[in-house]
Amino acid sequence: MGSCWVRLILLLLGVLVLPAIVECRVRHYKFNVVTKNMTRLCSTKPIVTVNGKFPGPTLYAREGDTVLVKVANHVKYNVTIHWHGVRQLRTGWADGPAYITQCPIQTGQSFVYNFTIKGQRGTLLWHAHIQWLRATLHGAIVILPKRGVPYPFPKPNKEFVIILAEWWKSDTEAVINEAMSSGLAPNVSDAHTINGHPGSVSACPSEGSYTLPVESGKTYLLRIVNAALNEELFFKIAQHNLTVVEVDATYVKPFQTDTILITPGQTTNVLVTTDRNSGKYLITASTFMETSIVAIDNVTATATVHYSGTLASTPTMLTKPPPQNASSVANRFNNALRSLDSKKYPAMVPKTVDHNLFFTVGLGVNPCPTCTAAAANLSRVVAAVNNVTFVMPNIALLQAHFFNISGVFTTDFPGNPPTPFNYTGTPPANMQTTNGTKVYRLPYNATVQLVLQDTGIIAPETHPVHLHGFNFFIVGRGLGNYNPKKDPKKFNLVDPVERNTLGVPSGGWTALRFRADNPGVWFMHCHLEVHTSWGLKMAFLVDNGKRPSQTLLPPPSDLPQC
Ligand SMILES: *[C@@H]1O[C@H](CO)[C@@H](O)[C@H](O)[C@H]1NC(C)=O
Ligand SMILES: *[C@@H]1O[C@H](CO)[C@@H](O)[C@H](O)[C@H]1NC(C)=O
Ligand SMILES: *[C@@H]1O[C@H](CO)[C@@H](O)[C@H](O)[C@H]1NC(C)=O
Ligand SMILES: *[C@@H]1O[C@H](CO)[C@@H](O)[C@H](O)[C@H]1NC(C)=O
Ligand SMILES: *[C@@H]1O[C@H](CO)[C@@H](O)[C@H](O)[C@H]1NC(C)=O
Ligand SMILES: *[C@@H]1O[C@H](CO)[C@@H](O)[C@H](O)[C@H]1NC(C)=O
Ligand SMILES: *[C@@H]1O[C@H](CO)[C@@H](O)[C@H](O)[C@H]1NC(C)=O
Ligand SMILES: *[C@@H]1O[C@H](CO)[C@@H](O)[C@H](O)[C@H]1NC(C)=O
Ligand SMILES: *[C@@H]1O[C@H](CO)[C@@H](O)[C@H](O)[C@H]1NC(C)=O
Ligand SMILES: *[C@@H]1O[C@H](CO)[C@@H](O)[C@H](O)[C@H]1NC(C)=O
Ligand SMILES: *[C@@H]1O[C@H](CO)[C@@H](O)[C@H](O)[C@H]1NC(C)=O
Ligand SMILES: *[C@@H]1O[C@H](CO)[C@@H](O)[C@H](O)[C@H]1NC(C)=O
Ligand SMILES: [Cu+2]
Repeated sequence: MGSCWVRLILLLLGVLVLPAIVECRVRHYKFNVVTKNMTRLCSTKPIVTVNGKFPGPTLYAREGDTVLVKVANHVKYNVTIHWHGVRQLRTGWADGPAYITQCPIQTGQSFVYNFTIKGQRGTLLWHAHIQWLRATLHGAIVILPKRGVPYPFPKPNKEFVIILAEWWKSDTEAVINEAMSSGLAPNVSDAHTINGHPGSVSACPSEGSYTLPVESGKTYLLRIVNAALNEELFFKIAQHNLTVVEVDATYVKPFQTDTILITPGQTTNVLVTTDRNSGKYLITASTFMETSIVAIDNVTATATVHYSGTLASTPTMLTKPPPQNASSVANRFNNALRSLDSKKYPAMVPKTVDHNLFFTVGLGVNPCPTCTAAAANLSRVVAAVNNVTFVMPNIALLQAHFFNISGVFTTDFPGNPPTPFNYTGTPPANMQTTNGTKVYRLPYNATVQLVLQDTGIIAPETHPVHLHGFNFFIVGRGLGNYNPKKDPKKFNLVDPVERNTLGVPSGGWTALRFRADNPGVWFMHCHLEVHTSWGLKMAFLVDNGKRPSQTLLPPPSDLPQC
């Protein structure tokens, strides 16, 4: 933040500085990736952190700022960092998914992520994008509106960042490596956390919890982030309603609710009015999972809203989290989301469609001669999009694309399922998938409608699918099989919510639209890390446009090499 401070000090000293350079336009951050011992759940273990913090530091910027983050790797693992939801217009090199836009930053190396935040304001998150390191390598990104531009809702008295995550007693790299070699589902985490703390849980009743200090009669903005690897979460505060004002750094029409649903990769800003005189009120972050056959961390994390002046001995007012399978609560929340769609923040929904795509998302089972565990039975669980289980390349797709290196990927990703079947009925007896490093190619500025359909293979499940490089509009969603004749008639093309991560409902579908106005290679994957590891991922390759301003920039000179 050096240059900003220099300017601020010059300003304070009364030195005449041109107004244009008074605004802090370049934000410098240093992310040292280091191992740090942490005590949680009554035991101590080393975890991989940024600057020794869990959760990691919050990155602050204003809309329009350029952000320079020097990431230095001092741990034994390869590392990359993704700026989840930052559009990275023409700067795909700074996006971060390993082997998609860059090779990893290896031990002892560093890389400067250089990107400018254009046309976005709100809360996003950063996280590692390689293996399962994001379990502990994550933090919030707070993008303030341009100086002098107000929020389109009452100005809060104070803001808090609330990061939901998991705590693992095991080393998460060992967990995913073990699962990939056994072919079985990976272990689950041991507790959830709210700003790094699980609160008292049966595994460790003395475990501490996060406290949110408030005063009576004020309005607070909570910037809530779900950084968990594998669980969608419900979030509640006892006796306090939440007014949702923004999701994934886009403003929404405000609405009140007592519970929000937030999937891994999503962010939600809510206003809370402290309309009690005093007291302590429980906050809960609890698991949402409709299917009972999938093993999951079902331990609820707790924290406390603490009014000033409340005695330490005052009992905490409790709240009951929704049942784990409360799909009605989840659907009510998702269906209430609408773009703000004001004059200043219009919903730019593509009204015509150039590429009409239909992708199935779900699991599969493939032969695995080395998977000898009794339960694995010489097979492995995989996941796929349109029956393609994505195979990670050995060099980044974006490099292969920019430098015309052949043999790394093919452009034959299918736009429709190769064999249509009753996706939400009895699954096909043959649950095998095909595999490959396939991308779907789009011309610059093409409009895309993409229907994501969950399959019931092994089990129907919700999939929080994340698209890099774009926001999309969620124009429709429903249960059962998507009906291409009837369902489009019900699409909302006026004020659908705009996001970067959506939950495909269990045994249902979601339709989204976006404009391919960002050249590069853009990953799309389930944000449940277990499904990503199993292959529920693909990429879009968006060609350059005609003008220089529609062209991918050349790679930075310090881009890591494989
Ligand atoms: C972290 O804990 C381990 C034991 O789990 C110990 O060997 C190591 O010295 C500790 N490291 C630091 C930096 O405290
Ligand atoms: C960041 O990228 C811009 C181009 O987008 C370039 O002009 C600038 O020099 C870069 N800054 C650094 C420190 O690399
Ligand atoms: C996963 O859980 C099993 C059963 O509790 C345990 O034996 C195994 O060591 C765990 N794996 C890792 C990597 O912690
Ligand atoms: C919360 O909002 C709902 C719906 O607007 C309302 O029915 C309820 O009374 C509110 N509860 C509190 C504690 O304000
Ligand atoms: C949570 O999961 C464990 C292990 O699957 C199970 O034994 C327990 O009953 C579950 N608890 C709740 C509250 O569902
Ligand atoms: C949720 O699970 C409970 C038992 O665990 C069951 O009685 C109930 O019917 C389920 N609800 C839904 C909506 O599936
Ligand atoms: C293992 O797979 C074989 C062949 O696919 C099948 O005949 C057998 O029933 C399976 N065994 C178990 C325990 O699933
Ligand atoms: C698909 O399966 C569901 C559930 O078994 C069934 O209700 C539905 O009729 C089937 N649809 C078609 C087109 O066969
Ligand atoms: C998926 O691909 C595999 C391998 O080619 C094939 O056996 C299977 O029938 C396909 N399944 C579907 C649903 O297309
Ligand atoms: C891809 O599929 C082929 C043919 O089934 C198989 O031999 C190969 O091992 C698979 N590769 C990966 C990385 O799963
Ligand atoms: C993109 O396409 C739209 C029509 O869908 C057109 O109005 C617009 O001018 C195009 N933009 C660019 C930059 O080509
Ligand atoms: C780190 O990445 C490099 C480049 O892709 C690769 O050669 C190396 O095996 C990786 N190291 C580890 C520990 O995964
Ligand atoms: Cu998934």
